[in-house]
Order: sequence, then C-alpha cells, then structure tokens
Amino acid sequence: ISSHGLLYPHETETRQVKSLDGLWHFRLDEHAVGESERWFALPELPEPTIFMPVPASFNDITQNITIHRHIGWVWYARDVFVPKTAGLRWVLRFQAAHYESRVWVNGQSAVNHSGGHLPFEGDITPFIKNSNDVSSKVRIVVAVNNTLTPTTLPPGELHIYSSTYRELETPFDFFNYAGIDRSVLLYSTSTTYIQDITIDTQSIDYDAQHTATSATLTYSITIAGSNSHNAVRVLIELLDTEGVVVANNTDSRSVLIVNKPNLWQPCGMNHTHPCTEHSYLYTLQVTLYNDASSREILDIYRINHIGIRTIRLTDSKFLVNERLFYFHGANAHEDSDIRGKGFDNVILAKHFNLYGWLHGNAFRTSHYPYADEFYHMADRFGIAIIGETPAVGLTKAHYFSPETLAHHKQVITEMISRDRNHPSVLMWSLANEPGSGLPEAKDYFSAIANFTRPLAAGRPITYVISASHNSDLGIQFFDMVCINRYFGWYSQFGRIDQIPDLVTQELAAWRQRFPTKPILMSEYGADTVPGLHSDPSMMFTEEYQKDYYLAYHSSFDNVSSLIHPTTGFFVGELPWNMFDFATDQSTIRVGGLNRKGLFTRQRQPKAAAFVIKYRYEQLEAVP
Ligand code: BDP
Repeated sequence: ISSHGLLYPHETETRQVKSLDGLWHFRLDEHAVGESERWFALPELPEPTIFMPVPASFNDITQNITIHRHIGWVWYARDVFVPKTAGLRWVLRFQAAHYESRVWVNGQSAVNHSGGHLPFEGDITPFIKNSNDVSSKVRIVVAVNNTLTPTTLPPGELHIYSSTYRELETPFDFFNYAGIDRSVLLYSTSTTYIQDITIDTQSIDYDAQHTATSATLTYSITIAGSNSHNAVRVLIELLDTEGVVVANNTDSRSVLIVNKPNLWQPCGMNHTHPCTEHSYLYTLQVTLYNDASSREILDIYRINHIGIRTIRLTDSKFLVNERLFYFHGANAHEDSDIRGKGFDNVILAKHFNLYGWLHGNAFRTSHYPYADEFYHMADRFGIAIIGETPAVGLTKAHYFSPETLAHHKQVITEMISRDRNHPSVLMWSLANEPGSGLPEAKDYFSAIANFTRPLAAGRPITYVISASHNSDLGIQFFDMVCINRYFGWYSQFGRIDQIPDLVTQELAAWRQRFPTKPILMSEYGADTVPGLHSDPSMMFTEEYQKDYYLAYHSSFDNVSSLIHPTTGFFVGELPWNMFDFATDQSTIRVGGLNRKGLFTRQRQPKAAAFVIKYRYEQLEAVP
C-alpha cells in the first residue's frame, strides 16, 4: 500500500468509475481452509454460499446467529466485465473492509490490507487476460478476517474455550461489525496519471476590518506511471463556484495566490443554519499534458472541496480564520439497523440533516476514520470534523508494543493522506481513552506525537482522555486536552445534583496542570430507553438524560471561552452519542445497544435532543 493519498475515485474526462456494489457470493470459512484449498482460483466459491450485499457488514443481514457472531475468515466473490484496457490502467479499490483483507483477481494475488477503516487499492491491469476485445471478464475473490489481536487497531483478544465456544474480547463497547462494509469501485486512469495532490490553505492576509485580502495556497502534485519521468506538463487551476479560474500555475509544486478569497467557515460562528453559504468551496483542477508543447491531455483530476481557511490554537482558544470557534455537536458511530457499519447514502444524508436540525457544528469520527463521503458532506455543510484513528481501547500495558506502534504510524499516515485536503477536518485525534496512566504510555505517545506533527497538515493533534488529571502521562506531548467524563452515570449513580461541581472541579484541575492547552469535553452522556419516564428523574429515563445535560451545561457556561472570551479556556462540548448504537450483549446493554443516543438507532429524537437543540440555537446566537 502506498503512502500516497489514494485520491478519491472521481469520474472525469479521462477517468471512468464502475461501481461493484451489489450482491456478491459469500460464505463463512469456519475452519480457515479457504486459502489452502485455493478457493480464490475456483470458478465458484464452494457451497454453501449466500448472496451478501456490498457494502454492508455481514453480521445482521441473515437470521443466522452463527453469521452474526462469526469470528474469522469470510469469503466474497463476483465476476465483472472490465472495459478495454489498451492505454489504460484499471484499479480495483476498496473503500474499506474490516479487518484483514486479501484480494485475488483471476486467481492471482492482487492486494492485501490490514486495518478496517481506510481505503486500499491495486492496479489489476496485469491480471486482465487480453486487451483487444471490447471487454474481458474478470473474477474477483476477497477473503476478510475480523479477528482482532493485541497488535491490531483496535486491539482485541480471542479466547477459545472449546471447539464450539470462542469469544473475541474487545476493549471497546461498539459491536465488531465486519465484512466489505464500504463500496468497491473499479476505476481507470491513463498509464501516466495524477497520483496524489496535497493542498494547504493555512495562509490568509486580512485588512483592518478582518476581511481576507489574499490567500496563499501551497500545493504539490505527484505524477506516476509509465511516462512520469518524461517531459509531461501540468496545469493547476483554481475555479470558483461560477467555474471562473481565479489562480493558476504550471509547476508541480508551488503556490496559488487568491485575491479577495471567499473563506470556508464552519457553522456556529454567529451564522444561522444551514451554513452552506458560509462554507465556500473552490475546485482545484489538475490537467496533465503529454509533453511541454502538446495539447494532448493524459489525465484530468478535480478536487471540488477546496476550502480556504486557517486554524490556530492559542493557550485557551481554538481559532478558525482567526475567529473564536466553539465545537458543539455530538459524537457518532458508523452504525445503523441491518447494515451494521455498512456505508449507505440514506444514513449519510440523514446524519447531516439531523446535525442541521440540532444546530450542531461538529463531530468526532469516534472511534475510526469514517467513509470519505462523510468528509465531503461536512465540507459542504460547514460541519467541523475531529478525525480519529481506530486506536480505541489501548488499555493494557502489552498493547503498547513496537508492533502496535508501527501499525499505529501506518494508520496515521493513511488517514492523514486520505483526509488532509478536507477543510472540515480541524483536528486529529490519535487515540480514544488509552491507558495513558500506564508507564508504557509515556514513550508511546511521545513517539506518536513526534511522528504525527510533521504530517499533521496544519491541524492540532490530540488524543481523548479517560485517565485522571494527575495520572495521564501522554497529553503533555499534544496540543489540546479532550476529556471524557461520566459523572452521574458511571459514578454518582442517580446524583444529577453532584454533576455541576464535579465537572467544574475537573475542568479546573486540568487547566491548572496544562495552563496553555485549551480544553474540550469530548464525551459525556447517559443511557436512555426511549419512552421510559419518571419524575423526579431516574437513570435510564428520558427526563434523566435531559437533567444530566442541563447539569453539564451549567458548568460549561462557567468556563466557556464563548461566554467568557477573555478568560475562558473551554472550547467545546460533544455529547456521547448522537445515535444509539450496537454493542456486544451484556448486562448493561439493553437489547444489545448503547442507548446514550440523543436519537434512537432509527434516528428519532429522544426528549434530550430538544434540550440540546435549544442550547445550540442559543450558542449560535452568541455574538
Ligand atoms: C466511553 C467510550 C465510548 C463508550 C462510552 C460508554 O469512549 O466508546 O461507548 O464510554 O460506555 O468510555 O457509553
């Protein structure tokens, strides 16, 4: 897998994209014999097979409990016709598959990938039999294994109690959904092609009225393929929303100067929803010509989500375009009925419509990078993203191994290369709730911070903390303090009255230890069964969830940088969670769900959603 950005497969004049989504043949490989029996080379997968939709997690598609809880290899297969290959390169691209993937094309190994939440691809042109016919039939076979180990991210431990009783212990609560859970695409490029584009918009000049007078965009274009060392020529153009070229250049690494730029702003900076009009997006068009003099076009690629904006942290504030930004939204999961973690445009659109309804302006991709489409929508809707790696549950000393560190670095590289050109991404979160009080955590997180900082593309870096202010050893190496606290839920059961003082003391303690790092409350919430009521409020009722949030809000307003711009150090609030989501079955998860959603898993509001909506409307009105 290259460390290049794996440009999103957009269709252009020179690139075709073919969706391979649909029903694939599927079967379990309960005895892990598929590879030794060479299932990848057979004309059909051995029976019993069933039809499995792609993209989808396989777990909840059937009525079969064995498939629901399967741990190990599963196989997918389908045939596809690849159009003529002469002069083209055909790339098979998986937007993600969980966790370990092996892909064969016409019986030959084409690409392998480890890690569940980022795309991978392989050039399959060499495996296609002939290039003279109109098209040729190609067989694609994929084996995917969802077993997690102490060196995967997230980690896990497989316990084998007997031949019929195996269990995967996971140090996180969301269900370990698996399979080909994002789209599969086949796309073509010319044999000499644009491989990667990076663009950095971190430099804006303002006049005395704080109007942007000019912006300097630093970019770099990577060309690859058969002719890449010859005298190819590139033309880089920045187009406004009317399609007018506002800047251009012909160097593959240089700058574009934009006069009087329209800026990209996230919602909630004294704007009303929808904020689309404040989140201006330019299009970057890169054209590759055959040689210095010819007009023959080899490749064209466009990024249609270039937002010009800056990010800067002071000791107490998060500034976007040099103006105060306050995160207010809710965390989420890629999770829905039947699909599991399967990508679905219906769920995607509803996600953003509900953030609009709530007047939310941010979410963290807890606890792994989401499908690309979430970032495209966030750019357009002006929603800020905290992009998180899948390093959730690094809670035990032996998880901080050199193998995990190496894989963690690989995942960070893949995530940042994929997401760095999205203006909506305002920060990188490199882990969730690690055992950061363990002695091993100190060197581990120092190494992660040192590794990430030069790659961070102008974003602050952080990880999300559950350790106490006096035990955490790692956040000293990072830019911001993000804490998860469940007062009145996982402690002080039923005692809403205790929450305000505990939250205020907690924030003050962190501020005292790190007086130069802004603080964000990155999780807090209470499980709520919709339709359960009581007054006075009791745990699990809709009234308790409302009271719980009101109690947290009263503390936030004492320390908020939005309410107290000169003294405040508190830069945001992200409830846990936007939606109920699936977990393993256990005594604390009624119906196999974590029920801390403001909305049910079917995306209907609980009473607390209206409390949050009212608050976020007020927050947006703060001048
Ligand atoms: C937090 C975790 C989150 C869990 C949440 C909970 O970061 O993933 O879902 O607890 O238990 O500690 O609700």
